[in-house]
Amino acid sequence: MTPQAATTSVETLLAAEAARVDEALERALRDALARPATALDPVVRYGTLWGGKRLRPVLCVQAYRSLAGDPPAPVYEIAAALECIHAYSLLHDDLPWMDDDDTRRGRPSTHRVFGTAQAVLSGAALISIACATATRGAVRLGLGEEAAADIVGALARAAGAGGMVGGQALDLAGEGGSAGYEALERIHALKTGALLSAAARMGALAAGASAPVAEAFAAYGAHLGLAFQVADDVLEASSAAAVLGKPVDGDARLAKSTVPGLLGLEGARAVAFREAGLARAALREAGLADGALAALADYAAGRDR
Ligand code: GRG
Repeated sequence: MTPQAATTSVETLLAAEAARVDEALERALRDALARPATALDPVVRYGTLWGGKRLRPVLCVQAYRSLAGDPPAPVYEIAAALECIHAYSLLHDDLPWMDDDDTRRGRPSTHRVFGTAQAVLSGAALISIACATATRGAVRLGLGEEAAADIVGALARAAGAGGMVGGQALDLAGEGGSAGYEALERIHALKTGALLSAAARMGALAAGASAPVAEAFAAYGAHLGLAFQVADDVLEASSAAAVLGKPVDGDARLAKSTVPGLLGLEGARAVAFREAGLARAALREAGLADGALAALADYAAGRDR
């Protein structure tokens, strides 16, 4: 398959799954938001439902599908929980005391529309919505208490201080500094890779995977996560805000060390594709190769938005 054809089929997969993920997201928000509605409702909805590729939920449902066939509704609840954590991270990442970005997904970022206090509260609300939704989905799958705890635990660990939030803390500490490649790889693995890895692991666990199989999916997701973040840095260094729907001057403005800054654009692209290859290999070597998951890894490395 040509790279163009691979991108098109991944974009078709993302678009096809987005509708089912968004249905589950809508339901999760409807169940969780207070009745009668509060001022938080439009803020949470604005920051969550509009735009975005839905890559994390799609990885989760595709991991499930590769092991157990068409995913039932509770798998989409688990997938929606991943998107809630991701949406909260974007809401908070855009705040003035984080990356201070005015646009996201082609629109003014949430705090620019609703103010910083509402954006902070909405992000916090999304964490508990994610926990409730993942727990409900995991229990509804009927796999038993231990598997349900593994699924929710994977999400909580990936989102927290040993994952995404820890990576963000390292990233902020490094602003204006000169992190070398290994330090950057660690930041990316935690800040971005942990949640993508959890997405693949959670999909596998939802399908009843054994610990070694879940581990192979987690390794796949971790390599895909590195590919994805290095591609993000390449896009920030080489694309336009109008294409990405978010500012492209953040890394330079915050004087962040980046993989393209260290290795050049071509060197960074090579790292992204090497990681995509390692992602595919993690599944292949465990006898778990799947065409759509392989294409998603290549898409993560070579994407244009
Ligand atoms: C707790 C106050 C507080 C802040 C934490 C957790 C956090 C802030 C920031 C996480 C950092 C972060 C946003 C990492 C993800 C990096 C990344 C490449 C995001 C873009 O993901 P896409 O391209 O976005 O999948 P779409 O819009 O397509 O969903």
